[in-house]
Amino acid sequence: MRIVVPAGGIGGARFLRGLKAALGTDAPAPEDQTTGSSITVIGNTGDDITLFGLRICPDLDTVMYTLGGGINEEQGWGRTDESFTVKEELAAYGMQPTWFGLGDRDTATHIVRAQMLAAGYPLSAVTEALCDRWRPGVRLLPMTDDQVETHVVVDGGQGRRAIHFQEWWIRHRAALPAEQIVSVGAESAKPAPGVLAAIAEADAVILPPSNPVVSVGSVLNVPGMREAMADKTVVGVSPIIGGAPVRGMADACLSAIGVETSAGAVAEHLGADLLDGWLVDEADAGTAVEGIEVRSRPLYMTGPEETEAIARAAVDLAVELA
Ligand code: GDP
Ligand code: FO1
Ligand code: CA
Repeated sequence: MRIVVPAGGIGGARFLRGLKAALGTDAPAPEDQTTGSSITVIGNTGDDITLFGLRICPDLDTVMYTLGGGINEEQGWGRTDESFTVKEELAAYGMQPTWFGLGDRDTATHIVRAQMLAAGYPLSAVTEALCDRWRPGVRLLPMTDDQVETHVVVDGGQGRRAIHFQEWWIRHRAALPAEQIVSVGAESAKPAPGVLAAIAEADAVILPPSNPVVSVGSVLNVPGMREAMADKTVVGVSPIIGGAPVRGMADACLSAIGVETSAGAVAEHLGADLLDGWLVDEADAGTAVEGIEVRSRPLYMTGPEETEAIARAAVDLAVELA
């Protein structure tokens, strides 16, 4: 089977580990696999930010490190065995911002990326080069080579202003009420090379339990993306269980766009034109959305077996609805 997965960071990456196990594609690189199945990940780049002259791509890196064995497992982002000497030295120079956890090992990745971008390589080529080291076992494509950044309009005492998503998410823990979430640059962005072809050739598109607004939503905001996916069998895994996110602050993102934090409301927001099937947790059994086949099963990714079973259920539902 050929599966396409538009993914954010932590939730997306953990689901992808289960999907690789379910499809038997857990070899280090796509070319090492003998199962005939393949996974193409369309990574969210809306979280990307330039700090200290370095382009940082949290979701691409989280997928790459998680599938390549370099992730800090407890934290879910950043490198294992990390130190923060560079961050401390930058702070000693009075460099801003100080709220971003720039790790030393992680910084090497950003330096490689900055150097290649400065030499004129597009982000897709940079990502491929980084994956030569990490061999995540999936084809990891950025959603676009163009710069698209999620900004959040807040009104926090100093008047109404737009701040970068990372500042809102990390510095303010999404606690500053968001009036609007904007994908700056999305209108003129093009899907990265290979993205539309991968979707066209796919047997199914599976939406992992990623943030529906700033991860999956930002991938879908790239012109042409949503239409291309809607032509396929699309099955999603709800990131919302029992009316709350499993981790992170997706509820703050949903409120900002006027969508209730519930498994059903998220499916309705993604839309019946896009979604064919939707997996919800047992806690949300009874959820019904017009035009979408909703099934309930345990959806907590508590360990490798549980995660693989969730991925298998998503694949099975896609096969059934194809
Ligand atoms: P981020 O980029 O780090 O925010 O990660 P994602 O965009 O991939 O989104 C994480 C989303 O996954 C959050 O909204 C969580 O609620 C959801 N999530 C995390 N763990 C689980 C889990 O075990 N089960 C389900 N169903 N959702 C989860
Ligand atoms: N998340 C934090 O909560 N604090 C940090 O300091 C932080 C730094 C960071 C550095 C590199 C990276 O790839 C991810 C990082 N994240 C950090 C995670 C990231 O901000 C978010 O989880 C996602 O972008 C939200 O989707
Ligand atoms: Ca993200």
